[in-house]
Formats: sequence, structure tokens, C-alpha cells
Amino acid sequence: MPANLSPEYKAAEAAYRKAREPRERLDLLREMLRTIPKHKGTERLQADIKARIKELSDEIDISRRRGGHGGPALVIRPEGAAQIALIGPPNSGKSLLHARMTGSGAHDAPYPFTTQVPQPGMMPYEDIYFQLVDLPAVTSEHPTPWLQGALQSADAALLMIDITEPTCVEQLDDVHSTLRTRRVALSDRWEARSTAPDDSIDDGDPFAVRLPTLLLANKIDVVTDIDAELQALRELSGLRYPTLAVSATTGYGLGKLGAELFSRLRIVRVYTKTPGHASEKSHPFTLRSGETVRDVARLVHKDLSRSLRYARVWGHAGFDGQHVGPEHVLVDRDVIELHA
Ligand SMILES: Nc1nc2c(ncn2[C@@H]2O[C@H](COP(=O)(O)OP(=O)(O)OP(=O)(O)O)[C@@H](O)[C@H]2O)c(=O)[nH]1
Ligand SMILES: [Mg+2]
Repeated sequence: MPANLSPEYKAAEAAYRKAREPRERLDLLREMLRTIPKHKGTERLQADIKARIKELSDEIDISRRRGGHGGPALVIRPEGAAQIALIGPPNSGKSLLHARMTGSGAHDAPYPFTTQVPQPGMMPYEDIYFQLVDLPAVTSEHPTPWLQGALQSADAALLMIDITEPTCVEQLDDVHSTLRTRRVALSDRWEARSTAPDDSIDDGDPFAVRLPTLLLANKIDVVTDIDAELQALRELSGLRYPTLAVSATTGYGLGKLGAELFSRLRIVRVYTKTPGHASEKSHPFTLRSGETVRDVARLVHKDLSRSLRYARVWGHAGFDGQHVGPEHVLVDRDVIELHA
């Protein structure tokens, strides 16, 4: 991390790291370029920012043009409680899983490189949705230039492998090294995303992507001794990702996927109500653990987060309509009434 970065620049960079919407990210990149102190020590970072601005505006442009002509987009706008990227070697079953969990009709086929563009779909879990994004295979044989851009908005990854594939460990190595060249790191740690402005994770590289990852050992329907197979995979690969044994064909293990994502991402559902009315019980806002009344207000409307005075909360933590301030931390299933 270059020395002497101004507080203004650091704030822009922190906002960029937090932002998920492609257009908002582009604005924040421009803000970073505007505020970065222009001296020798920041030349590399300035060049990186310029390159990223170019890349992202191209991506947005291509998406717009393809979208405009009925074609698919390369940058997927996040929707639902979290955006989850489906990644893995060719032919591992990503598209079949996607089709099964989202009803997307994603095309699967018994040969590699079937999927060429990202395909979003919504996977229901209780009263919320996760957005699953099906992606082309990750492999050094057939690199996808826009992959890093597509992964920048993801909250987590499902790393899907075909456990019956004899070269599965080599495939995993290849996935990791291919991602590394794109500055994408998969992580077995799911701790909360940091929002501290001067937190220098990723060695100060604002463009590195770090995705908490759940390994899906797929095609388990073909395996006789599941435990032995998973154990062998762990020993041979040395990987420590949390793992689910699944079958995209039979559905085995997939009933656990939603709950797994919900708890690992520490999703918090909050229901809003207007004074004198029952709460809107079917459409929660989704937050992450640690977020506050003000964060809900921001989701309802940008202006509301500024004019917010207090909220009343009903919930499981013993709250029964108590008044709380904007910085009050909410828990899952809280019902709140916002007062501006
Ligand atoms: N037996 C079995 N076959 C599966 C399972 N999941 C997927 N398949 C088959 O594996 C093949 C590849 O599935 P896809 O979903 O196209 O795989 P993909 O990972 O999307 O492949 P690419 O898009 O080419 O990277 C298809 O013939 C699927 O029917 C599974 O759980 N069990
Ligand atoms: Mg596919």
C-alpha cells in the first residue's frame, strides 16, 4: 500500500470495496482517481485504477449492447440476499445445479465449455432469495477475460467439482492458479466482510477479489462410499473449504444449501411496518449481522437514512416496540417501524 494516501482517497476506496453495483463502482473508481495523491509512489496504483475504469466501462458497455439486442449481459447486477458465483472446472455440473435450484433452464450438456456467458437465477430459501450466477468453466485451457469483473460483485462462491473425475485434484489446482492470475482468491474463511476504511486487506490491492467458498462435491450419486471419497479429496488436495456432498441429478444434499449460505453469510432478515399497520411479513429486507436501523433506512430510501430520527423494534431479543436510535444493531426476524 503506497504511503501518504489522503483520507479522501481512502474513503473512496473503502466505498468502492463495499459497492456491488457496476455503475456505482465505476463512479467510485473515478472518485479514487480524482482523489489519489499524484506522486511517484502512487503511479502503479493510478495505472491500476485507470485500467480498471477502462475494463469496467467496457464491460458495462458490452452488457448494455448485448442486453439491448436481447443477448446476455457480462456484468450481473446483484439481487436478493447475496450474489453467489458458481465456479469450477468444465463439466462439473454447475449448470445442472443452477437449473435445478433456480428454475433457470441453464443449459447442461455432457461435454465441457457448454456455458459461455454468466446466467443469473434466483434460488429461494425460506422467505428470501439468493442470486446464483452460473459461469463458464474456470480453466487455463480456455480463459475467460471478463471473469474477474463478473466476480467483483459476488459475495461468495460455490466451487463445484465432479468428484468422480479422476483428475479432479489437478482440475482444482488449475482453477486456483487460473483465478490467481486474475487476482481472485478463494477462501475457506467466511468471517464478516470488513468495512473499516483503513483496513489494508489484500496488501492494499483494491482490485483483488476474495470470495468465501463452499466446496460442492458433485455427482455423489455415482459414489458408493461418500465419506471415504471426501476424506481422500481432502487429503489429496489439502483444501479446507467447508464441503457439501451433492448430486445435481438426484438433488441429494441440496436441501442444505440455502441454510448453509444463510448462516455462513450471517444474513439478517428485517420486516418493516408502518405505524398502525401490521408488518410486511412476506418481504424482508436482508442485511448482514452487525448492520443497523440506519442500514435498513438506506435500503428503503437514500433520503430516509439522513432524516431518520428513531425506530421502534419488535423482535426476539425481548423488544416490544421500544424506541431505538439509528445505530441500533438488528437481529434476524426483527420487525421495525422507521420514524423520520
Ligand atoms: N451422474 C451425475 N451427472 C451429473 C450431475 N450433475 C451434472 N451431471 C452431468 O454432467 C454433465 C455436465 O453438466 P453441466 O451442468 O453442463 O456442467 P457444467 O459444469 O455447467 O459444464 P461447463 O458449462 O461446460 O463448464 C451433464 O451431462 C450433466 O447431466 C450429478 O450430480 N450426477
Ligand atoms: Mg455450464
